Amino acid sequence: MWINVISLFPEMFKTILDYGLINKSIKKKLLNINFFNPRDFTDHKNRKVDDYIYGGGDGVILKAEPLIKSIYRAKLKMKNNVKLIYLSPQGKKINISLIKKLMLYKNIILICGRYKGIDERIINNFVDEEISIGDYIVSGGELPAMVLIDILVRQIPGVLNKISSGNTDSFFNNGLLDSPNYTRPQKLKNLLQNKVPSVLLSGDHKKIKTWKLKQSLGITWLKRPDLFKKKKLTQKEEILFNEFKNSYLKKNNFLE
Ligand code: 4GN
Repeated sequence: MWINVISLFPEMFKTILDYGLINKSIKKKLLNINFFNPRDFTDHKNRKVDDYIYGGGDGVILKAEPLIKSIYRAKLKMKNNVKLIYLSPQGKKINISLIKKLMLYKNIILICGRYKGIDERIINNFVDEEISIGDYIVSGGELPAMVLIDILVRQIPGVLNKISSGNTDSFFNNGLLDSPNYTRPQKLKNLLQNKVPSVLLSGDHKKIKTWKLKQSLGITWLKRPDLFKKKKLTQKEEILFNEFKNSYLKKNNFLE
């Protein structure tokens, strides 16, 4: 996957390039990230990239010309199959199906806005899709772009060691949250909840799988009722969920 980022602050991306999965993917040549700074594409003496908004109002936006030049340069080495994305609170909110659609593109260009945004003509003439990481505003498109890059990289085949671990994350595959995980030691001193559930130590893989599914169902019901409502349960899942629910209600002294 080839990602070209248009940003006034490419240095911000150091944090994700130098660590973890993204760093590994670049070394493995599964990912290539390049930066294009609109400030390098200005005619102005003082390299001005922002300007006041027509019609008045506070603040400035990014001027069109440096962005257009950045886009042309960013597209130069990318052949077909390019998707140009503008990170914006007005965009489509990221979810699994949006990510799967984006994964069909080998070449992605991300535009990071600053100040009060960018000249609307950039959106009308160049942007294929406006994408949002959620209903809130941060001070630039860089952090949202990094979030999107991280999400996409995890989907590239060969990036996660175990192919399955990208799929057993919360949300993927079955629309349920992950079941609780424990590691050594088996008992923690001075804690009220100090034990690992015994089934996980039993070595009985079938039993463990069933326990995990039941926990996933129950935890999704408790923590994310909105997701749980959307999920169609199989007969087996229905039974497991009812077991979870009944023992949960009993434990918490609820009467049905
Ligand atoms: C995207 C950009 C939030 C998102 C952003 C988001 C920069 N904040 N929810 N900040 O994905 C107005 C124009 C804010 C630039 C933009």
